[in-house]
Amino acid sequence: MRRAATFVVVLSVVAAPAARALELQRVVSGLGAGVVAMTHAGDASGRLFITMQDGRVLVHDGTRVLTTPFLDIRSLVRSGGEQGLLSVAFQPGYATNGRFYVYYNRTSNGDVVIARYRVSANANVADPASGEVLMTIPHSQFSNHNGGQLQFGPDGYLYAGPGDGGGGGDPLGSGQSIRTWLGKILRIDVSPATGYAIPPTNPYAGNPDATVKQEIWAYGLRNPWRFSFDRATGDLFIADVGQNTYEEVDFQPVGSAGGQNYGWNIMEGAHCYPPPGTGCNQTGLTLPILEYDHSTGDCSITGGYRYRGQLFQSLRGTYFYGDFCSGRIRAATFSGTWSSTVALDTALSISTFGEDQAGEVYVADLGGTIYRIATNTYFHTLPPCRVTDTRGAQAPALGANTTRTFTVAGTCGIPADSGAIAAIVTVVGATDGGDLRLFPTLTALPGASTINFAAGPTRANNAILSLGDGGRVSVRTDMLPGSTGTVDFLIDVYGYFR
Ligand SMILES: [Ca+2]
Repeated sequence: MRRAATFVVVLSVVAAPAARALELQRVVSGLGAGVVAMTHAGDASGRLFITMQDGRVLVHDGTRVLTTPFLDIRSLVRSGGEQGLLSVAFQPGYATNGRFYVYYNRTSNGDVVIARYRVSANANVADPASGEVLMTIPHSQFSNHNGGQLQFGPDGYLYAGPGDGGGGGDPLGSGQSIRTWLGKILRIDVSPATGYAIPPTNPYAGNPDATVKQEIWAYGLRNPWRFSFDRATGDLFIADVGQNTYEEVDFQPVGSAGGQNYGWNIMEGAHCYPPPGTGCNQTGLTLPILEYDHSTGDCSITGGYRYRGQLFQSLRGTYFYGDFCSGRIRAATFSGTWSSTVALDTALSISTFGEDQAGEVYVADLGGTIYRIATNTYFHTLPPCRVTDTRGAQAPALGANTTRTFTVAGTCGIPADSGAIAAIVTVVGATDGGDLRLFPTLTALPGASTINFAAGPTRANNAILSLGDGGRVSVRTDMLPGSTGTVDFLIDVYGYFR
């Protein structure tokens, strides 16, 4: 909060166009303790699925949290500390196959279970009797370091990230052993009707040594509580919780053959372990792309997502992650190498980040509140300027029942990362009546028109136009039924939001 206060002071002194700051928009509150994961089903329903540590999955329908849980397996889940129901992942094609996966500690002894469930005839309620245990990962010796993330990769395989089995310093020797599922990123093929298969391209697939775990995709991890795939590139970001001193983000480029050794417990972050390091053999280790230390109140990394949403142009490509203890949200960007800054210093106990189907990113406080990651936005006036005129250089006129796209950012003083423009949309020379719908490129066609027109007369509307991918606006022309008419239009801008 100290940083936010400082920022406000700077703003009041410097009246120039403000740099934008990260802002959290509250989406849901009052969920009670134990929000540990958020995701979507990939079914275009707009729902956010909220995993509660106690064993419930709740549905946020875009407006509110439904009273009846989507899934309630509290009787199966040992919850508390680092244990519980820790994440949910929906299988690609969920809208037709209805299959999803859960990761939890089981009641009897804390072992980690990965199980498959199916939705019921009610889209907002799963069938609790459909549970099929796919993997049981021994984890009874210590209650900590369960990992807990499930994600489907761009290859359609299910990835899971168990921790090293707990204790401190990896007493079980899990990280560097390929004979345990602990301390790994695992990859399995869940496409069979029952059970699962080993992907033939897993690094140890078909290994003749029966003690080698063929589910292993990458190893040398301590507690990869949260990992995620970049939906645009397929790259994998693994946030591995540190032991005493360093928190780290590990990276795996899309198309990797797997088999990376991310170093634990030879190294903690980019440093030999245990400290004080007098050197260690780093041969074959993949070091983190980002790390931070515990010297200023940080203590446990919570991995997030690379922002690929539509609402906040300036955030695109930024990887957001946080720290559970300090509440800091960090923003990392790539420019030859990865670098990171503290984007927001919050009072949250950051338990998880999540992504909806549109790519918007959410962050949760363990205590029961979910926020959307956003930017504050200001309106900036511009001298009147014409950005689009289909009578001139951007001819021809729009035809009936077609969609055209116009780039408006980068012209007339509109910055490339503007989120929206204030404009006057003018229709001229319509040969028949109809309407124009202007909408952000690569988003869904809106139901309402921006401007309706009749043949002949000039019509103008004042509008706020959101900009989509590449600072573009798309225009859909709908002339009266049966018409093959054309229409010209102009966009005159007088300000933008950024
Ligand atoms: Ca490491």
